[in-house]
Amino acid sequence: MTKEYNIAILGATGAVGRRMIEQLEHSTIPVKSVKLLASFRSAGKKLKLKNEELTVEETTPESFDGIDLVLSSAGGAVSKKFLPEAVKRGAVCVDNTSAFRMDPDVPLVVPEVNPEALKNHHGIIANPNCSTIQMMMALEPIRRKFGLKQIIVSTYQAASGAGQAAIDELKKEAQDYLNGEDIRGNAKILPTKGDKRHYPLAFNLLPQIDVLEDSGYSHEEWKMIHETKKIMLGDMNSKDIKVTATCVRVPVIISHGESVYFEVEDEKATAQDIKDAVASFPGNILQDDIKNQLYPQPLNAEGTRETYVGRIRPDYENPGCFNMWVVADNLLKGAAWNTVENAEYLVKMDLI
Ligand code: NAP
Ligand code: 3JM
Repeated sequence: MTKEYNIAILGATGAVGRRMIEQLEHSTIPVKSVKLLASFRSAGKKLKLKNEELTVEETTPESFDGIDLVLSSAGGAVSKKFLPEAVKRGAVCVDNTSAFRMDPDVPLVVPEVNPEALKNHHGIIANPNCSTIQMMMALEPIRRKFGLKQIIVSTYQAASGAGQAAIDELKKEAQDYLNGEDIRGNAKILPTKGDKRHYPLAFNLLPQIDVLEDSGYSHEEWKMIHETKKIMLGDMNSKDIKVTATCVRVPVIISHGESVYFEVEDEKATAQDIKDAVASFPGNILQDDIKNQLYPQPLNAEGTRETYVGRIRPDYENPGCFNMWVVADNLLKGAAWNTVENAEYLVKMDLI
């Protein structure tokens, strides 16, 4: 008989959690039961899974009694508090926060890229940051065929990466701005909730995602650098690929864009070779036809699981170097889908 799983979704009412419910509905995971967990604020709220109405429960350690699989997306502090409790009770957790990503005992996995790492789990598997995931999807086929020496990335990140409150704030600012109001001074969430100052995103650009650190980099930039090294090289501090990043929040609701400049080891690689490698990788869609003005755009990626790559072109000044443009739905491939996909792989690989 096929095994069926008792599943808990932690953070079920959030921008990511709601999509985890939908992705689970359309997944291959055999489901026995689903429990929706959030804070006391949402306890009693009803959410739909397929045609069933489920009641959201407040999370306690006992919520995880009898649970086989946890899909978690309620912020780092909540993961740190509850996931060890879930593991103690025998559950396997796929965590979408940054809480455990750099723990050497926790695999950091994009299933198309490094599924073998799942075998080393001790109860927790981490989903990478949204910006890292889509960059890995575009670069891994290139790394496998031509080797990678260096990555320089600039991101154009949607408001939804900062949660439902940031989406609501951007929409309100846009309306107020169009009504002729001065929106400077009204922001309360972005660039990042816990910081001292807040700035409007509507009709603006914010070169700060997560906190700014003494190194001069934002924590989001730090995540992209070290997560890339852990996923591709198995060591968050490896020097074998040089990585640097600039992360910018843009007034888009859903889907991140990335301008990725990279240098390959094999200088004979052509732009066509790079396009062929990207296009043949499962989960990627090449949208690169400059004659027909075809290139990836956030509005078109929204609601889909794939990573879109285009504008692939050589740096004619530097042999072996290329530019490309990468777009994916940050709440799906960047979060909810990658989490559910990791869980599908765990089931397929008999690791739960
Ligand atoms: P969101 O819309 O603000 O939702 C937050 C969720 O967490 C809500 O369900 C909320 O429940 C729940 N929550 C908050 N405090 C809790 C507590 N003490 N106990 C239990 N549940 C609690 O945020 P989001 O955009 O969905 O993102 C959630 C988290 O996912 C982020 O904080 C981040 O760590 C992670 N994330 C990762 C990526 C990625 O790149 N992989 C992308 C986006 C987000 P209530 O309804 O009760 O408040
Ligand atoms: C994306 O409150 C928190 O801990 C959430 C902060 C956050 C994260 C994170 O650090 O987990 C917001 C948005 C992420 C992420 O995926 O790294």
